[in-house]
Amino acid sequence: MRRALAVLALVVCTVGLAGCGDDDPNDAGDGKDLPTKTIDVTITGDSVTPNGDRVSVQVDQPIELVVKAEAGGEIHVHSDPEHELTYSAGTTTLPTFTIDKPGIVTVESHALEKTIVQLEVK
Ligand SMILES: [Cu+2]
Repeated sequence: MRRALAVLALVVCTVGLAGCGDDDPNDAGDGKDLPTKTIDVTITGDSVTPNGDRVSVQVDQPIELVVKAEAGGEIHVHSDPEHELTYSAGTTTLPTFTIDKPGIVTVESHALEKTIVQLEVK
C-alpha cells in the first residue's frame, strides 16, 4: 500500500510538472507526459464492473486500476510482458503500468473468468 502511494505521488508530481502551460491535459499532445488513465473496478461476489468495456488509452500512457473488492485476488493484464497485479479486500490502487505498442490488451480476473476491460491502445 505504501509503495503504491509512493508510485502514485511520483506520477502526480510528473503530471503536475508536465501540466504547466498545457491547457488541456486530455489533449493527445506529443505522446509524452500523458495523463494517468484511472479505471475504477468493482468486484462483488462473482460479478465485476466494468465487464468487458473497451477503454481507449495511448501508447505509453500510465494506466492505473483502482480495485474495490470484498476479498483479495489477482488481475491479469495480457500485454507483452504480462502484468499480474494483486489486490486486497477493500480499495487497492494498483501500481501504474504502460503498454508500449498499439493493439487490444485484455485485462481480466482469472478467478472470475471475466474480462474487466479491453484496453484499446493507440
Ligand atoms: Cu491472465
